[in-house]
Amino acid sequence: MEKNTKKTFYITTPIYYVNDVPHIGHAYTTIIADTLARFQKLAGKDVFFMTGTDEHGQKIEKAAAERGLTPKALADSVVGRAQDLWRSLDISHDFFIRTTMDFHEKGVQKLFQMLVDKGDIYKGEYKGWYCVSDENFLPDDVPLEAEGCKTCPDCGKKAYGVSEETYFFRLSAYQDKLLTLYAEHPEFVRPQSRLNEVTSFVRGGLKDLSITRTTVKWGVPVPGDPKHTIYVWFDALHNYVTGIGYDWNPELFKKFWPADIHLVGKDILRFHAVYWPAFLMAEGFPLPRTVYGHGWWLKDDTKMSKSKGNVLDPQAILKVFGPDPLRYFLLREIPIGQDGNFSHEGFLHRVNSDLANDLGNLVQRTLTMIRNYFDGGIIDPEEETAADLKVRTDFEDLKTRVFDHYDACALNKALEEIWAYIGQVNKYLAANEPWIMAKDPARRPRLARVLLQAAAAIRGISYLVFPVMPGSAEKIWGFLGEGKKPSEVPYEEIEFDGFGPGRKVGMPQALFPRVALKDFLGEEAAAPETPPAPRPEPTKEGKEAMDIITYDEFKRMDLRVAHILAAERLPGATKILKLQVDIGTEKRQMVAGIAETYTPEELVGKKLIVIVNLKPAVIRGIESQAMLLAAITPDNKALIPFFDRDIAAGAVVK
Ligand code: ME8
Repeated sequence: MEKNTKKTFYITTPIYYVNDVPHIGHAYTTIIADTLARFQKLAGKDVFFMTGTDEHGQKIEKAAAERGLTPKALADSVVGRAQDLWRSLDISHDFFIRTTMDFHEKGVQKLFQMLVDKGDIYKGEYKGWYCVSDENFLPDDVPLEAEGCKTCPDCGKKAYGVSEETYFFRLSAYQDKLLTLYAEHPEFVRPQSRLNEVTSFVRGGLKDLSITRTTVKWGVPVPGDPKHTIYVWFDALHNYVTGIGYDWNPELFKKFWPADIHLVGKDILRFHAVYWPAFLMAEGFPLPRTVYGHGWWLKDDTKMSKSKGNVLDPQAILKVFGPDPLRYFLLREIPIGQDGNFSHEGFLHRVNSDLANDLGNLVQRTLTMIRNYFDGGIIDPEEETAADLKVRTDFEDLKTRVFDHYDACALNKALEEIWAYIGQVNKYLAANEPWIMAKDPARRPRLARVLLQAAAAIRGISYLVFPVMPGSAEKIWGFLGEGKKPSEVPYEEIEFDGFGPGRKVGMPQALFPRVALKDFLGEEAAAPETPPAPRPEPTKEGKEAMDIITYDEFKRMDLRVAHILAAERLPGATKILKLQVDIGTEKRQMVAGIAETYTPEELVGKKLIVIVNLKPAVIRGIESQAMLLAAITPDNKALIPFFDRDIAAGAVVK
C-alpha cells in the first residue's frame, strides 16, 4: 500500500445515535481512533480527531416518544453521558460534533441545494420498505412474508411499507466511478475482505437513493420545501465535512480535508464506502483516503447492540479498573478486522497476567531494587555484555516494527510484539538475579548495569504502549523521574539511552489492580475457584487420636527441602500458584494456595519444606505432586518458613 506522506492526519469515528448511551462496541471504535490519533501525533503529524452524535431521524424520534421526552431533550441527556464516558476512557478528541449544531444543519442544507442545482437530486415518488432501527431502505429482493410484511435482513427487525413523495439522489450515475475508485485506490476500503464485499455490492447495480422523508418531522428541513426532512444518513455522513469547517472555517477545512481514516463498524460500511464517496464526488470534494470497517464485539456469539439489549456498560469496568485495562484488552484481544466474544474471564485473565504480572511486576521490581540498592541513582555500571547489548538492540528493532504496526492499524500486533519484549526483559532480570548480586559489593558495577538496562527498557516499553495506555505510560515515566511526558517526545527521538546513570527514581505505585472474578462479577456469577479441601471437624475419638501421635507416625512423612525452579499464576485463579520444584532426587510440580502472599517472581530461587509422600491431588486440572508447609495468618494467608542460610535441595527435614 502507498505510504501516507501527508503532514496532517484527520480521523473520525461514526457519530453515534442518541437513542441510548454508548456501550463496549462504541467504546471499541472510539478507543481504536484515539490510539491511532495519539500514535500519529507521536509520529509527527498534525492530527484532528473527531467523534460525536447523530441526533436526527425516526429512530431518535421514536426513542424519545417512548420515554416521553422531546428528541432534543433525549439527545442532550445522552450526549452528557457519552461525553462522561469518553472522559473516563481518556479519549482525546479535538471536536465533538452534534448534528443538531446550527453550522452542521446549515452546511447540510447548502450541500443539498448544490446537488439540486446540479441535477444530482431530483423529486419523485418512493415506494418500498423501511427499517427504523437501521434507518435504512430494504433492498428490493427481500421477500414479502405471509403476513404481508418484510424483515430487515441486517438487524432482523420488522420493516414497514413507505409510499411517499421524495427527493432522490442520482446514485446510479456513480456506479462506474465508484468501481474505478475501488480499483485504483484499493486502500479506500480496508481490510481487503471488505473491499471485495463492497465491490461486488456495487457491481450488482445501484439504484437512486431516496434522501428525504415527509413522514419524519425530526430532521433538517429541505431548503425551500420544508414538508420534507433530509434523510438521516445524508445529514449524518456530512458531519465529516461540516465538523472540520466546511462553510464556516475554510482554513481548517483546507488543512484537514480529506479525512485519512473514517473508522466504522462493518455494519455501516455500505453507507461509508458507497453512498458517502458518491455524495462527495457529486459535490466535487476530494475523497477520503480510507474507510476502515472493523469487526464486532459479540456477547455469547451475538452482536452486542442497544436494540438487542445484550450490551455491556463500560462504566462498570472503568469504575474498578480505570481506562487502560479496557483499552488494552479490546485492542489486544482481536485484530481490528475480526469479531471477538467479550468475556469477563478473558478480560480478567489479560489484566492479571499481561498487565499486573508481566508489566506491573517488571516496573515494581526494577524500581524497588533501584531505590533499595542505588538510592541516589544508578552509578558506575560495567560495560555491556552481549546479553545486555541484546536488550538494547532488540528495543531498537522493536521500535521500528511497532511503528509500522501502528501505522498499518495492526494494533494487536504492536501489542503482541511489545509484550514479547516485556517477557524478554523479565527473563533477563531473572537470569541475572540482581537480588543475589546485591549481597556482594564486588558485583555492584554488574548490578548497576543490569538495573540500568531494565529501567531503560521499561522507559522504552512505556513509550511504545502510550497510544494504547496513555495514563499508565505517563505514570511509569513519572516513577522513572522523567521530566517530560511520552506525548512530548517524537517517535523518531525515542532512544534506549533516555534513562541514563544518576537518574533518581520515585516510589512505584501499583499500576494495575489485581481483581478476583468473584469481586468483579459477584460471588454467584463467578465460577468457583478450587476451594481449599475442608478440614473435617474432628470427632471426639478422632480429636484425641489426632492430638497425640507417635514418633513412628510422624516419621512416615517424607519432609524435604525443595528448591523452587519456576512459579506461575494460573489463568483466572487468584489464590493459587503453580510451582516447579527440585526435591533433590527429582523435579516435581505442585499447586499451592499462596498467591495472595507471594508473587511468582519472588519465589523463584527460594528453598522451602515440602512433604513428598502425600497422595497427589488434582487442583484445577493440574496434578500437585507435593505439598508445602506454611503457617496460616489470622486473615487466612499462607506464610512460608524459609531458611536463614543456604541448604541443598533434598535435605531431610525431621
Ligand atoms: O450507526 N462491536 O450509530 P450507532 C463493535 N449513527 N462496534 C460496535 C458494536 C459492536 N457490537 N456496536 C456498535 C450509527 N459499534 C450511525 C452512524 S456515521 C455518519 C452514523 C460501533 O450508534 C461501530 O462503530 O448504531 C458501529 O459502526 C457504530 O458503533 C454504530 O453506532
